[in-house]
Amino acid sequence: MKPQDYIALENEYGAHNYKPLDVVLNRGEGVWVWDVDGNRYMDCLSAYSAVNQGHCHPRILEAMREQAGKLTLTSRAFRNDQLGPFYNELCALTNSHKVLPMNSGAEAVETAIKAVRKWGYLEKGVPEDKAEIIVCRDNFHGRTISIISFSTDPTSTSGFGPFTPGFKVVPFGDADAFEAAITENTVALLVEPIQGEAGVIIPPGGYLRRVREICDERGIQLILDEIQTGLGRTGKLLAEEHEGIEADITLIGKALSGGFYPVSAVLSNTEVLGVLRPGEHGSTFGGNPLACAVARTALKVLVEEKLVENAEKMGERFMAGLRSMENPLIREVRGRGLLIGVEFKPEAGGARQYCLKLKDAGLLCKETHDNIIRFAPPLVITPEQVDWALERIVPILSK
Ligand code: IF1
Repeated sequence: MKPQDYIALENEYGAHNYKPLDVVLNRGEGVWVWDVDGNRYMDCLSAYSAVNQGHCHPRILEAMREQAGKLTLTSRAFRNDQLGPFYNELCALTNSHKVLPMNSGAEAVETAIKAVRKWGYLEKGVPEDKAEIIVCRDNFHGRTISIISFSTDPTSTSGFGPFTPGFKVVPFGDADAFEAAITENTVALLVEPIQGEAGVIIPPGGYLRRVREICDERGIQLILDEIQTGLGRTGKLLAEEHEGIEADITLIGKALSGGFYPVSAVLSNTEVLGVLRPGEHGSTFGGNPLACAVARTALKVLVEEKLVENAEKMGERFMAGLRSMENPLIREVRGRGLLIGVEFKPEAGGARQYCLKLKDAGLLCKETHDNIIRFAPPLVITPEQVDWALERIVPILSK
């Protein structure tokens, strides 16, 4: 079959809830992916930071193969030999006290919402059904009804009502606005340390430190959604480290499995996850032995191959190259580690045109919100590969 044959099948039988580039991939290795015609591309999206370890990492593949031949799923009605070691290794790595494993990022977000509400009722004395969670404008935390209930993006919300109550929206990066929105029923602030989908929006220095202080002063749980920014993407294991703070609850997913399997987790202090009792929450696949075995190796690869440090170094190299461009239509180059955004002025005519040209030059990336291109290659990228990318990006984005 030719690419257009695959595309025709997708168009004929698939819901049109995406508008992908017309590139039909069938192989991935490291930073590279190949299409069905054998053309090679550098993946500068990393499946939205799910393949930080690079495509089809051999060690994670081996772990998956071995576990898949032994035991894949038991349900949590029984125990398995991967869950405890996974909990132990994950808590040690992230300095956490408790873990609740789920599958998708959205499920981790929903889990945190349920747990922190319950904590509010049982521990903080908030009246039943009155818990309030503060979120930030331009947030992206997933696609479920409760999560889009606090989205400010009409594309994510229109036509999907009625929505879940109990959320307040404040501007991102404004600690005073957050403090002003607090009531005696506020149980948590849910926020991304850097807003990925909004266009790699980095908050003012000190913002996360200040909201951490306010949460401590007012007895509010700080939930950091690190599903996209976590696990090395920003040049730190968790993006919160850029501000030297620790969340009360940290959400991770995506690269937790290196892109092999849906694995997410809620990392928490004992106070919040400790309120959950048997039978109150779970999922069929949550914490299954295959997921745990894959995640354990994905984390080992992250640490042993020093991918966090590499993300910091290669991010500096990548951004320096992008900042060398002198195109008056570029408004800003910003980022942390290998989470990088190039924002164009509206008069440039939108970012997608550049993504299409970059695809023809052998580099896959994605625009977000019309005028921003996100560059987020796998963290295994080498200096030579960064230079290879810049040799293609700079000429195309410079005019
Ligand atoms: C799509 C966006 C990114 C996330 C953060 C939770 C989740 C995500 C910070 C939910 C997921 C994915 C979803 C995917 C595309 C991608 C995305 F464009 F949608 F917004 F990365 F920016 N928190 N982000 O980034 O995790 O349930 O997807 O496992 O919906 O097309 P999930």
